[in-house]
Amino acid sequence: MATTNGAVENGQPDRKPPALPRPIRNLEVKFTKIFINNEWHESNSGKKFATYNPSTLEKICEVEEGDKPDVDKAVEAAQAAFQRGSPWRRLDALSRGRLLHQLADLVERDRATLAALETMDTGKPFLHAFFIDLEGCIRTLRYFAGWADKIQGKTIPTDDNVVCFTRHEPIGVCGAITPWNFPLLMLVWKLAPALCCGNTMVLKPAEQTPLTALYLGSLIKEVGKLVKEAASRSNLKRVTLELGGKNPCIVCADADLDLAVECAHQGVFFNQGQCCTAASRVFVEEQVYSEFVRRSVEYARKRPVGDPFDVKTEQGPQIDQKQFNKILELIESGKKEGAKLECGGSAMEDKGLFIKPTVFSEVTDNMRIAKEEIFGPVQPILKFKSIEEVIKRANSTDYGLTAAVFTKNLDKALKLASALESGTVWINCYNALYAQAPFGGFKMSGNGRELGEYALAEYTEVKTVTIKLGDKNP
Ligand code: NW8
Repeated sequence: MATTNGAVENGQPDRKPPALPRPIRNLEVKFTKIFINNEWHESNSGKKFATYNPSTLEKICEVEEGDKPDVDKAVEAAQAAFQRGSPWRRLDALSRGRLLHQLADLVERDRATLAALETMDTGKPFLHAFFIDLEGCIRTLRYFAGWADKIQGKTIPTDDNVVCFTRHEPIGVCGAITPWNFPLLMLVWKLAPALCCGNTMVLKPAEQTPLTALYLGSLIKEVGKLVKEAASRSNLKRVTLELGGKNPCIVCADADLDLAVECAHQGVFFNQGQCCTAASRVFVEEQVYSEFVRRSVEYARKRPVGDPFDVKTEQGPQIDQKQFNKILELIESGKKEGAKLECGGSAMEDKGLFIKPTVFSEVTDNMRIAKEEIFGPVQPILKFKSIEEVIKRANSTDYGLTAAVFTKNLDKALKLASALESGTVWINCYNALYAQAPFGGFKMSGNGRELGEYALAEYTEVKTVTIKLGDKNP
């Protein structure tokens, strides 16, 4: 079946996602040093830090710990690479795109290794690392590879006898700080558009999960060989931020209830609940409330929690002790503040950082579990009576990242899509992310957009060139 963008459903005919390989459980970690200028460096201080496997609590390896002098060295290298006349700046746009495609080829080649590293470092199920994180990385790299030679300004008619046009130029050295929940995917969301526009980049991965970023360094090194053959301003630095959410998921009485239950479940429990997009306030219309709760509890009870390398596992451990404690503390607050604990509500018996999928019903707006970002496997379900009421309640938060609506009524769907204060509204679906579609937050959920054409604006400066024409006719 053809889709509107001309693609064949489920990918191009010649690039279906590969079959899931057998996961590599005892992967040897090869890259643990700081990657600057295509070379591996030890830290200036000689310091290292350990990274742990959250499902076994064992130390995986030690990683060189960067500090101010190391960052300075990286920034200097990135500035030098950005100098006018450098190989990177001389590179034509088509070649920049080709390099991003080559990086995508290498990520594809080493997909199973990268997915296994991500699973070791984060505890996320290998199945998800392989089919979601890595698939998203490859798609994002290829999407921005295609943009490299299509970034163009405008010609602007003015009131005067001038030629006026704009150029979209790279900004320069871009700094990126990436989170621990999707270490490689969030890195690629920044790296791909930055490089596509001709910038250079200094990147700091989260200390909990540095391994896939370092491995990507080794792949960039392979691509970097090709670059060589063919790269301080004021303090008004531009910042784009993608922050948290307390995302409403609104289930109307006329919704396809099976679909809504499944999407709300995956929406909140995916990635151990550690998603900025987590559906952490489920509003259900009163006529279907008790049935929705009943089915959601059934789902949560059946959710397979355990060894992330087991292909049947859907939920692994939380990232670290600090997050684990915070989630359990919020669960206790839910019990104390009078929400009804339907299932879960505690850690798995003597199993490290694993938490039982937890569902609370009879949640009200003033409870902490309805206000604070939990970032764990906890589903708070609230009841609503009317659309106007649910719009008001859904919007009464400082966050505004995503919202979801389940209804079969088109008028209601479009009314909610415009009324909800969030950067994304999903109708009858959840976590529907595409490299082509912009993603980012309203209000305290952030600034700027990632992915899609809009992301290019974050990584370019617009220069207006105005040329006064001679008064006399030739
Ligand atoms: C970039 C990302 C994706 C993609 C597909 C499916 C399920 C969940 C996610 C997801 C390009 C193309 C596809 C997901 C990823 C990150 C967050 C939340 C959900 N991404 N996906 Cl923060």
